[in-house]
Amino acid sequence: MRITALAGGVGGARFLRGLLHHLERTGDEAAELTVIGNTGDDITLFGLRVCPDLDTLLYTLGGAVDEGQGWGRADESHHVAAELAALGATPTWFSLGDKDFATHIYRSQLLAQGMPLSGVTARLASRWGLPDRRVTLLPMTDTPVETHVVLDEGDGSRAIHFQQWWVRHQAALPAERFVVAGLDGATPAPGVLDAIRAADVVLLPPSNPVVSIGIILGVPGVRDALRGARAPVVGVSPLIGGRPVRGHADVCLRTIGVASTSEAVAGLYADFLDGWLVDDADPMAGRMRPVVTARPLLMSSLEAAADIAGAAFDLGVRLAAKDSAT
Ligand code: FO1
Repeated sequence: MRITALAGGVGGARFLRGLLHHLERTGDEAAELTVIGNTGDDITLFGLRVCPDLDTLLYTLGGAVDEGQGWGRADESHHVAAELAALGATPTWFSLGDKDFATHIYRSQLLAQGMPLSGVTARLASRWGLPDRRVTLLPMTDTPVETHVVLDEGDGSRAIHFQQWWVRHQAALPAERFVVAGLDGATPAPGVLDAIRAADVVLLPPSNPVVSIGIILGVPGVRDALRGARAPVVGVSPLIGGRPVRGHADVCLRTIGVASTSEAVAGLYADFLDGWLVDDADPMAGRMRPVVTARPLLMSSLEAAADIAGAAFDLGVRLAAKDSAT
């Protein structure tokens, strides 16, 4: 059974950790998971290339993430960051721990030697034991891309890096739109389109539909591959009661003029979505196109995440069986 997932940062990583736990507890050892990770959040800091969503997926699936933050390493220290601040190095608003720095240093060394990001990511994934669990992590593209936020200051002339908007300003600065530098010329990383085409089930975790899943969908070729996929595509709403559990998905949706409802988010995926999980109280419960499953969606524990991921996976398997029966 080949599963392919498109994922962003914290929510996507927790969902996929739950999926792996579900597969292990149901004895489904033969399943293989390919994760296509968002790289629009990537940023260069102190001359180092930082890939927040890829690292959050690596640390979370590798069992090393700071559980409280959902990103960065557990048991972390910040001596390098403190010394950089003492030196007057900027920025200081993006917290990088000492062990996290090693990831960025090694990634930057390999990139500088000409290794594509997909090769670097495979090297980092092996450090976290992902191949042993039949998990492959692919960046959505090897082309350097960055999401920037055009601020709504009347003349639409100022844009800042997504991380500056998200972390430093906590998405509080009114945004006019998101632009992804480099995306139009980007090509899917090796294996990305194959992973979608060869999948038995494609899953969309409850990642940010605008700046995570939406960015991956913007890589030329990805959306067409999903439309043409033989596998059913099952997504999980990132909203409970119209609100994201964490992060600023509602602000991002408002920025692109989309309502913060599961229905509106499903509408963003309408041309390829076959199944959709919504929260128990969601008005979409009972819909048949996409096929909707209503259930609790709060990933309050590993077991809860496994239940949610299992429900999404099971819906995908049911839809696949129905397809092959027709
Ligand atoms: N998020 C924050 O809110 N504050 C930070 O200082 C911060 C640092 C950071 C460092 C490495 C990393 O991989 C992620 C980090 N994040 C931080 C999270 C990051 O901004 C988000 O996870 C994604 O970029 C948005 O999904």
